Amino acid sequence: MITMALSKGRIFEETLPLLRAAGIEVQEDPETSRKLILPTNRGDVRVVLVRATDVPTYVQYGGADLGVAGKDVLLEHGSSGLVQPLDLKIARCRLSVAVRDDFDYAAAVKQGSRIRVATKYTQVAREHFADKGVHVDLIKLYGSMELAPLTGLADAIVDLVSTGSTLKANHLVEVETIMPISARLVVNQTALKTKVERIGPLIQAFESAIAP
Ligand code: PRT
Ligand code: MG
Repeated sequence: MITMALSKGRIFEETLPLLRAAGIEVQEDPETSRKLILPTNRGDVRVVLVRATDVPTYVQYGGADLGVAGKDVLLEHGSSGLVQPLDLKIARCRLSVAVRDDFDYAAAVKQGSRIRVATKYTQVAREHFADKGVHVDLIKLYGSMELAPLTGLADAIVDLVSTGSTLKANHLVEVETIMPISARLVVNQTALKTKVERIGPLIQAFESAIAP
Protein backbone atom coordinates (compact mmCIF):
# COMPACT_ATOMS: atom_id res chain seq x y z
CA MET A 1 0.00 0.00 0.00
CA ILE A 2 1.14 3.53 -0.83
CA THR A 3 -0.24 6.30 1.37
CA MET A 4 -0.21 9.89 0.15
CA ALA A 5 -0.81 12.82 2.51
CA LEU A 6 -2.66 15.83 1.10
CA SER A 7 -4.34 18.86 2.65
CA LYS A 8 -7.88 19.85 1.72
CA GLY A 9 -8.36 22.90 -0.47
CA ARG A 10 -5.92 24.16 -3.04
CA ILE A 11 -3.26 21.46 -2.53
CA PHE A 12 -5.82 18.67 -2.97
CA GLU A 13 -7.51 20.34 -5.95
CA GLU A 14 -4.26 21.08 -7.76
CA THR A 15 -2.79 17.63 -7.08
CA LEU A 16 -5.80 15.85 -8.63
CA PRO A 17 -4.70 16.42 -12.26
CA LEU A 18 -1.23 15.10 -11.41
CA LEU A 19 -2.71 11.99 -9.80
CA ARG A 20 -4.96 11.54 -12.84
CA ALA A 21 -1.88 11.68 -15.08
CA ALA A 22 -0.49 8.82 -13.00
CA GLY A 23 -3.72 6.86 -13.55
CA ILE A 24 -5.00 7.52 -10.03
CA GLU A 25 -8.57 8.70 -9.39
CA VAL A 26 -9.53 9.65 -5.84
CA GLN A 27 -12.92 8.11 -5.19
CA GLU A 28 -14.36 10.56 -2.71
CA ASP A 29 -14.66 14.36 -2.55
CA PRO A 30 -13.08 15.73 0.66
CA GLU A 31 -15.44 18.73 0.60
CA THR A 32 -18.51 16.50 1.02
CA SER A 33 -17.08 13.37 2.64
CA ARG A 34 -16.16 13.16 6.31
CA LYS A 35 -13.65 10.43 5.66
CA LEU A 36 -10.01 11.14 6.42
CA ILE A 37 -8.74 8.20 4.40
CA LEU A 38 -9.86 8.33 0.78
CA PRO A 39 -9.69 5.25 -1.43
CA THR A 40 -8.58 5.49 -5.05
CA ASN A 41 -9.27 3.41 -8.15
CA ARG A 42 -6.01 1.65 -7.37
CA GLY A 43 -6.27 -0.81 -4.53
CA ASP A 44 -2.65 -0.13 -3.59
CA VAL A 45 -2.90 3.68 -3.30
CA ARG A 46 -4.83 5.71 -0.73
CA VAL A 47 -4.95 9.40 0.20
CA VAL A 48 -4.98 10.67 3.79
CA LEU A 49 -6.25 14.18 4.53
CA VAL A 50 -4.19 16.15 7.04
CA ARG A 51 -3.60 19.82 7.87
CA ALA A 52 -1.17 21.47 5.42
CA THR A 53 1.40 21.96 8.18
CA ASP A 54 1.11 18.29 9.23
CA VAL A 55 1.99 16.86 5.79
CA PRO A 56 5.80 16.87 6.35
CA THR A 57 5.34 15.33 9.81
CA TYR A 58 3.24 12.45 8.42
CA VAL A 59 5.77 11.80 5.68
CA GLN A 60 8.84 12.15 7.91
CA TYR A 61 7.62 9.56 10.41
CA GLY A 62 6.12 7.20 7.84
CA GLY A 63 2.43 7.88 8.57
CA ALA A 64 2.39 8.53 4.83
CA ASP A 65 4.90 7.42 2.18
CA LEU A 66 4.64 10.64 0.26
CA GLY A 67 2.76 13.92 0.26
CA VAL A 68 2.42 17.39 -1.19
CA ALA A 69 3.43 20.44 0.84
CA GLY A 70 4.10 24.11 0.17
CA LYS A 71 7.71 25.28 0.25
CA ASP A 72 6.63 27.66 3.03
CA VAL A 73 5.56 24.70 5.17
CA LEU A 74 8.72 22.72 4.35
CA LEU A 75 11.04 25.60 5.22
CA GLU A 76 9.47 25.93 8.65
CA HIS A 77 9.35 22.18 9.26
CA GLY A 78 12.86 21.33 8.10
CA SER A 79 13.69 18.48 5.74
CA SER A 80 14.91 15.74 8.07
CA GLY A 81 13.83 12.29 6.84
CA LEU A 82 12.29 13.79 3.72
CA VAL A 83 13.28 13.66 0.08
CA GLN A 84 11.94 16.41 -2.19
CA PRO A 85 12.24 15.03 -5.71
CA LEU A 86 9.90 17.45 -7.51
CA ASP A 87 8.73 21.04 -7.59
CA LEU A 88 5.14 20.42 -8.70
CA LYS A 89 4.67 24.11 -9.57
CA ILE A 90 1.17 24.13 -8.07
CA ALA A 91 -0.39 26.29 -5.32
CA ARG A 92 1.95 29.07 -6.35
CA CYS A 93 2.27 32.29 -4.43
CA ARG A 94 5.05 34.35 -2.84
CA LEU A 95 6.24 35.01 0.67
CA SER A 96 6.32 38.75 1.27
CA VAL A 97 6.74 41.49 3.82
CA ALA A 98 3.71 43.77 4.07
CA VAL A 99 2.95 46.84 6.18
CA ARG A 100 0.05 49.24 6.75
CA ASP A 101 -0.21 51.63 3.84
CA ASP A 102 0.62 54.54 6.17
CA PHE A 103 3.78 52.93 7.61
CA ASP A 104 7.06 54.09 6.05
CA TYR A 105 8.96 50.80 5.95
CA ALA A 106 11.92 52.15 3.96
CA ALA A 107 12.42 54.95 6.48
CA ALA A 108 12.20 52.56 9.44
CA VAL A 109 14.83 50.30 7.86
CA LYS A 110 17.07 53.25 6.99
CA GLN A 111 16.90 54.60 10.54
CA GLY A 112 17.78 51.18 11.90
CA SER A 113 14.61 51.10 14.04
CA ARG A 114 13.46 47.82 15.57
CA ILE A 115 10.49 46.61 13.57
CA ARG A 116 7.81 44.39 15.09
CA VAL A 117 6.93 41.63 12.64
CA ALA A 118 4.03 39.21 13.11
CA THR A 119 4.20 35.94 11.23
CA LYS A 120 3.55 32.22 11.13
CA TYR A 121 6.90 31.87 9.31
CA THR A 122 9.36 32.78 12.06
CA GLN A 123 12.30 30.73 10.71
CA VAL A 124 12.22 32.20 7.22
CA ALA A 125 11.47 35.69 8.54
CA ARG A 126 14.37 35.57 11.02
CA GLU A 127 16.78 34.60 8.25
CA HIS A 128 15.45 37.18 5.81
CA PHE A 129 15.80 40.12 8.18
CA ALA A 130 19.16 38.93 9.51
CA ASP A 131 20.50 38.77 5.93
CA LYS A 132 19.32 42.32 5.35
CA GLY A 133 20.67 43.54 8.70
CA VAL A 134 17.22 44.71 9.76
CA HIS A 135 16.45 44.54 13.49
CA VAL A 136 13.17 42.82 14.17
CA ASP A 137 11.12 41.51 17.06
CA LEU A 138 9.24 38.50 15.75
CA ILE A 139 5.77 37.73 17.04
CA LYS A 140 4.53 34.22 16.26
CA LEU A 141 0.93 33.97 15.09
CA TYR A 142 -1.12 30.97 13.98
CA GLY A 143 -4.11 32.80 12.45
CA SER A 144 -4.68 35.72 10.06
CA MET A 145 -1.58 37.85 10.10
CA GLU A 146 -3.30 40.65 8.22
CA LEU A 147 -4.96 41.75 11.44
CA ALA A 148 -1.72 42.37 13.31
CA PRO A 149 -0.70 45.73 11.76
CA LEU A 150 -4.30 46.97 11.91
CA THR A 151 -4.53 46.48 15.67
CA GLY A 152 -1.06 47.77 16.54
CA LEU A 153 0.21 44.29 17.41
CA ALA A 154 2.94 44.63 14.78
CA ASP A 155 4.42 47.08 12.25
CA ALA A 156 4.80 44.47 9.54
CA ILE A 157 3.82 40.91 8.62
CA VAL A 158 5.48 38.14 6.67
CA ASP A 159 2.76 36.23 4.84
CA LEU A 160 1.86 34.48 1.61
CA VAL A 161 0.46 36.65 -1.14
CA SER A 162 -1.16 35.41 -4.28
CA THR A 163 -3.54 37.90 -5.92
CA GLY A 164 -2.83 40.64 -3.37
CA SER A 165 -6.53 41.22 -2.75
CA THR A 166 -6.38 40.22 0.94
CA LEU A 167 -3.67 42.81 1.57
CA LYS A 168 -5.57 45.45 -0.36
CA ALA A 169 -8.84 44.77 1.50
CA ASN A 170 -6.97 45.36 4.77
CA HIS A 171 -5.09 48.53 3.75
CA LEU A 172 -1.76 46.72 3.63
CA VAL A 173 0.97 47.02 1.01
CA GLU A 174 3.66 44.57 -0.04
CA VAL A 175 7.09 46.12 0.51
CA GLU A 176 9.41 43.15 -0.14
CA THR A 177 9.17 39.77 -1.78
CA ILE A 178 11.15 37.19 0.17
CA MET A 179 10.78 34.27 -2.23
CA PRO A 180 8.44 32.57 -4.70
CA ILE A 181 6.55 29.60 -3.24
CA SER A 182 5.11 26.47 -4.82
CA ALA A 183 4.21 23.00 -3.60
CA ARG A 184 6.72 20.14 -3.60
CA LEU A 185 6.37 16.39 -3.68
CA VAL A 186 7.87 14.99 -0.48
CA VAL A 187 8.74 11.34 -0.01
CA ASN A 188 9.72 9.40 3.09
CA GLN A 189 13.42 8.61 2.77
CA THR A 190 13.02 4.96 3.76
CA ALA A 191 9.87 4.35 1.68
CA LEU A 192 11.67 5.69 -1.38
CA LYS A 193 14.10 2.79 -1.03
CA THR A 194 11.81 0.01 0.20
CA LYS A 195 8.85 0.82 -2.07
CA VAL A 196 10.81 2.12 -5.06
CA GLU A 197 9.00 -0.12 -7.57
CA ARG A 198 5.72 1.59 -6.69
CA ILE A 199 6.89 5.10 -5.83
CA GLY A 200 9.37 5.45 -8.72
CA PRO A 201 6.75 5.25 -11.50
CA LEU A 202 4.53 7.64 -9.57
CA ILE A 203 7.28 10.25 -9.38
CA GLN A 204 7.94 9.81 -13.12
CA ALA A 205 4.25 10.24 -14.00
CA PHE A 206 4.04 13.38 -11.84
CA GLU A 207 7.18 14.75 -13.43
CA SER A 208 5.78 14.36 -16.96
CA ALA A 209 2.55 16.08 -15.91
CA ILE A 210 4.08 19.19 -14.30
CA ALA A 211 3.02 22.37 -16.06
CA PRO A 212 5.96 24.05 -17.86
O1 PRT B 1 -6.23 27.34 5.64
P1 PRT B 1 -5.86 26.33 6.69
O2 PRT B 1 -5.64 26.94 8.03
O3 PRT B 1 -6.73 25.11 6.70
O4 PRT B 1 -4.44 25.72 6.31
P2 PRT B 1 -3.35 26.36 5.42
O5 PRT B 1 -3.49 27.83 5.27
O6 PRT B 1 -2.03 25.85 5.93
O7 PRT B 1 -3.67 25.62 4.05
P3 PRT B 1 -4.07 26.24 2.65
O8 PRT B 1 -4.75 25.15 1.89
O9 PRT B 1 -4.75 27.55 2.79
O10 PRT B 1 -2.62 26.48 2.01
C1 PRT B 1 -1.81 25.39 1.64
C2 PRT B 1 -0.62 25.91 0.85
O11 PRT B 1 -1.07 26.61 -0.31
C3 PRT B 1 0.26 26.91 1.58
O12 PRT B 1 1.16 26.25 2.44
C4 PRT B 1 0.95 27.60 0.41
O13 PRT B 1 2.12 26.89 0.03
C5 PRT B 1 -0.08 27.51 -0.73
N1 PRT B 1 -0.73 28.80 -1.07
C6 PRT B 1 -0.80 29.33 -2.32
C7 PRT B 1 -1.36 29.66 -0.23
C8 PRT B 1 -1.79 30.74 -1.01
N2 PRT B 1 -1.44 30.49 -2.30
C9 PRT B 1 -2.49 31.84 -0.38
N3 PRT B 1 -2.87 32.80 -1.07
N4 PRT B 1 -1.61 29.62 1.10
C10 PRT B 1 -2.27 30.62 1.67
N5 PRT B 1 -2.72 31.75 1.00
C11 PRT B 1 -3.42 32.78 1.81
C12 PRT B 1 -2.45 33.78 2.43
O14 PRT B 1 -1.94 33.30 3.65
C13 PRT B 1 -3.33 35.02 2.62
O15 PRT B 1 -4.09 34.94 3.80
O16 PRT B 1 -4.31 33.54 1.04
C14 PRT B 1 -4.27 34.91 1.44
C15 PRT B 1 -3.71 35.78 0.34
O17 PRT B 1 -4.30 35.52 -0.87
P4 PRT B 1 -4.50 36.70 -1.93
O18 PRT B 1 -4.93 36.00 -3.18
O19 PRT B 1 -5.58 37.59 -1.39
O20 PRT B 1 -3.21 37.44 -2.10
MG1 MG C 1 -5.18 28.85 4.48
